[in-house]
Formats: sequence, C-alpha cells, structure tokens
Amino acid sequence: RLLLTLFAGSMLAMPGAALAQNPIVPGWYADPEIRVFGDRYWIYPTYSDHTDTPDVSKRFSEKQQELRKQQMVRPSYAIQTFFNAFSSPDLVNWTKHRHVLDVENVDWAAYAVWAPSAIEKDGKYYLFFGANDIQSNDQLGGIGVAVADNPAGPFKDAIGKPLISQFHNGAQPIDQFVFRDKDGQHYLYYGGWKHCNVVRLGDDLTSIEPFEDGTIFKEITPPGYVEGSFMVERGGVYYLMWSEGGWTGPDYRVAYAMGPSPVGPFTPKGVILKQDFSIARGAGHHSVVNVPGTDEWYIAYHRRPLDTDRGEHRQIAIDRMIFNKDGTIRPVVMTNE
Ligand code: FUB
Repeated sequence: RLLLTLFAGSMLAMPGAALAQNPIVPGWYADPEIRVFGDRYWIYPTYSDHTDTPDVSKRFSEKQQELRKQQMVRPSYAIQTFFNAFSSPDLVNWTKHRHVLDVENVDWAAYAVWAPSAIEKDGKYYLFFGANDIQSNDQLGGIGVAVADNPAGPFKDAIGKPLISQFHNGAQPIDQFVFRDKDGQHYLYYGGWKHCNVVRLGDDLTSIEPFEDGTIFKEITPPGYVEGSFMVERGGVYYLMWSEGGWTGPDYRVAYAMGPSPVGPFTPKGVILKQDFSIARGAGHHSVVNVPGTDEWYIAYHRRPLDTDRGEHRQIAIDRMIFNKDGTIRPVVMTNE
C-alpha cells in the first residue's frame, strides 16, 4: 500500500512519497476507529497491552477503587484505563497523543475501557466508549460519552453515568459506533455477545431519543454477527459492517450487509476481511475511511502477528478497500505495507 495521491479539494495531502507500513504504529492496540477531523486523519484504538507499564494511569477515584475491588477483573482489563490516539496528515506518518481519555476523568469507569468512537459537532468532540465489561444487569458500566474541545482531548465524562448501562435485546453495551446521517441525525450502533442494536441520539449527542415508532433499542443483528458494529453510507447505500468468529481465534473476520436506510433492512453480502496466514491472523474489529474529495477508501483493523498467542497482542493495520461498480465490496488484500 503506497499512498501517492494529492487530494484535490482536500487539505489532506501526502508530504512526499513516504512508504506506508503495517502495523502502522508500534505497540499493542485494537478496535481502531479512523476519522477525519480538519486536516488530519485520527485513529482511536483500545489499548491492548497485557502487562502493567508506565503508560498506565494510577489515579483512581474512590468509586473506581471500590469497583475494582468488587469485580473479578482480568489483569489485562485492569490496565485498560485510558485511550491513546494517533493523528496523521497522510495515513503514513502518525503522531501519538497520550491518554486522550483517562478514567481519572470518568468517575464510574474503572477498567476495560474499549473501542472508542469519536465525532465532531458544533466545534466539540464527542467520544463514545465502553467501560467495565458488564456481564449482568447488576454491575455498573456500559457505554459512556465524553466531550472535549480538541480531538486530542482531554475527553471528560459528559453525563456522569453510562449512556447505556444494561443489556437490551441481548446486546452487551460495548463496541459502539457513532454515525451522522446526511440529514444530520446521529445514530449509535453497538453490541457484544452476538447482538447488535441501533439507537437514535438526541441533538446534544449525550441522550437517546425514540424512533418514530416509539422503539428505543432497535435490534438489527445480521446473521453471524459477534461484535464490532460499524456503519458507512456511500451513494445512498448504507453499509452495516461487523466482526464474526472468536475474538482470539483464527476465524475472526469482517462481514458486511447493504441496506436502504441507517436501520435497514440489511441484506448480508459476505466476508471482506479474514486471515492471511502468510501475514497475520485474527483480523477484525475494523472501521473505514473515505479520503476526502475522492472515491478512495481504506479499512483500519486490528490483527495478530503470527508469532504470539497472547489474547491482547493486537496491532493496527490499514489496507485499501475497493467498491465494485455494483456497490458491493471486494475482499480486502491484507498487506505489510
Ligand atoms: O478490545 C476489547 C474487545 O475485544 C472489543 O470490545 C471487542 O470488539 C474485541 O475486539
């Protein structure tokens, strides 16, 4: 993958003919969400290391300390207390932004801070995230929303509690993705444990409002869905995308469906990203970006190097994603460049 394009009508430009490489940054990261804010691409991933490192926040509020004491927290989840982000003018050269969100700014969140999803509205940046990995209705946690004046943060809790804190239609409140439709309406797609829901967000982006039929949580689970929901619109077609298989297994993959509206109905179209055992395995939990002013598309995803079995050992890669003339998507070719 070599980016040589100077993008007409776009501030995003290639400063010389730099060679891209996968993974795009050093370190263990997962669930990358890629966005364009101003003249830069931004990637917000889950921190996916498995050991305690100096990168870890030690500043827990009393409530957070209590939460950590009460729960049986996996060691790797216990250190997932912040997000680093990365920005780039060209998808090649990346700058690291440390702790754009840290649980020190979210009183109810204590661990397992996962899968950030960011959007800009009226000069403010909103970051949706999962925290605490709730597995039953009596634990505090779920999907939160934080706000900042800058895409690099610091993001601070916007409402003092999770926006979604319970299972609805079987969907664990994790793996959120915020989507703005052409008419300005915002939707939040989310769901772990093999169920996918969509909700409509209020104009303030920090509340949920019912659909016209009065429903709050609309289930749109496609066949094979496991987690990692994502939505993009191109030419009036809405693409629901998601991850299938086991998150640590060799069958982790990305599939998609096409539909006429943000809530479907969606027609499944198949798998577009899966293992290539000559390069990596466990490829999934992706997002997609359109190079502004072009019909050039890239998929950001995490994958596992072939020489490690550790659950958290995930790295971020970016590869080209190509639409066919009929709007379907070609299988992605995984690369090291
Ligand atoms: O990274 C933590 C969790 O693992 C995510 O929420 C899932 O999608 C899986 O990637």
